[in-house]
Amino acid sequence: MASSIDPAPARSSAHSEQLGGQARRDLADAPLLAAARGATPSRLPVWFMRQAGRSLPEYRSLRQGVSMLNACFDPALLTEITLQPVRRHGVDAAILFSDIVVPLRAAGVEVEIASGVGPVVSTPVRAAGDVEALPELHAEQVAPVADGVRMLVSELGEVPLIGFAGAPFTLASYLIEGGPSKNHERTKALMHAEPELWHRLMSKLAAMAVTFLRAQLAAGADAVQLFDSWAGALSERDYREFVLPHSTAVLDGIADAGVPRIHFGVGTGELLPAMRQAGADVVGVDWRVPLDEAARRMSRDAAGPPAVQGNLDPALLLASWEVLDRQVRRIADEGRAAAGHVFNLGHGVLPETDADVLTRIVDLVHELRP
Ligand code: 1CP
Repeated sequence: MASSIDPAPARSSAHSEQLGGQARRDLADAPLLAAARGATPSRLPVWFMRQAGRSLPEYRSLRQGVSMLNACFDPALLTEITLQPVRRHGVDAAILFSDIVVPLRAAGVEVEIASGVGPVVSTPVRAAGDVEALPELHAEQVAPVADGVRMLVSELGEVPLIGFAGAPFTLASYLIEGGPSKNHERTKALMHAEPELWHRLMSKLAAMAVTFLRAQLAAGADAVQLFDSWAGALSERDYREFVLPHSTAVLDGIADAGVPRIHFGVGTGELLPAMRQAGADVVGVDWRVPLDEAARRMSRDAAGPPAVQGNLDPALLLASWEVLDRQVRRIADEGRAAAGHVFNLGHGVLPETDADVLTRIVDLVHELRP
């Protein structure tokens, strides 16, 4: 079933740029897409968050002398980096090599990715004027990313490409804190002390995420993942009041593309039903809650139970093969309790991981019954 998407964001008439949407590839039988729909895939699909990155020597050599963000705006380079783990491991999906701060940078926000630290924002967003000054993202500002997506879908054959964006809360945390944060204290303080300002900021970030995702979808991405990595810092009550409406706006804003939407966070055991309600087809689960329990927590959803993804603790990639073999089989068993199962880690690959271990996991997952 080929479908196409109008690249103009649904939520704002101000975004009228046309990227020239192209017909999506017909990959209905790809294991990832079948599992995401709740159909039985031909094999258990597996990919790894942060598969394109520092665990690969070929990645480290390509990145020599190129800053992270420059790499993200170079279509040929981002294409090659995205393909590296697909070639090496035989995973069932490619994840676009980019970063959650790419749309901010594209729109003109001064943000860098500091080596060994992560995103750093030179002027944090903390007052009404800062929120007003936050620019809107226009699709042509992420044209190099869309060019990379077009190159990728022409090279990937039968392997689906997952596009992605950072969810409004996780982006808001980087903007308000000015960089990575353990406690998200300024973010939580602003949310509660100035709820109107908070919602204005979150609406702007949601619109940006929709524009970024629609640009990737118009260029041919086959699925998307919304990364709300730090949402687990919130209570369910705060998540529902301050975050859920905005993540829902992002996922609703791309619903017409008809592609699987994966919604991921860390430490979100208490938030799984709410994250499902935001509109996800597949809900990401970290290592704290087993997949059968995650499926149980979401089983009463009005839209029916979702597919699940995740659960292998990335720290265990450094353990012996005996340990990993047991964990992989356990997760495959527990995943069968869900409407669909995409094998993945509970969070991203750690840089010190031996890449050969990832290949061995892919081979084992592919031997197991879906
Ligand atoms: O120079 C480098 O290699 C820097 C390391 C790096 C890489 C490889 C960063 C900086 N970003 C990325 C790529 C990246 N970022 C991908 C690539 C695709 C893949 O998965 O293979 C993706 C999906 C992201 C998304 C991202 N960036 C998230 C969400 C996913 C997650 O891990 O939770 C987050 C939170 C970021 C921010 C970020 N960017 C980089 C770092 C080190 C961080 C985290 C910093 C922190 O702890 O707050």
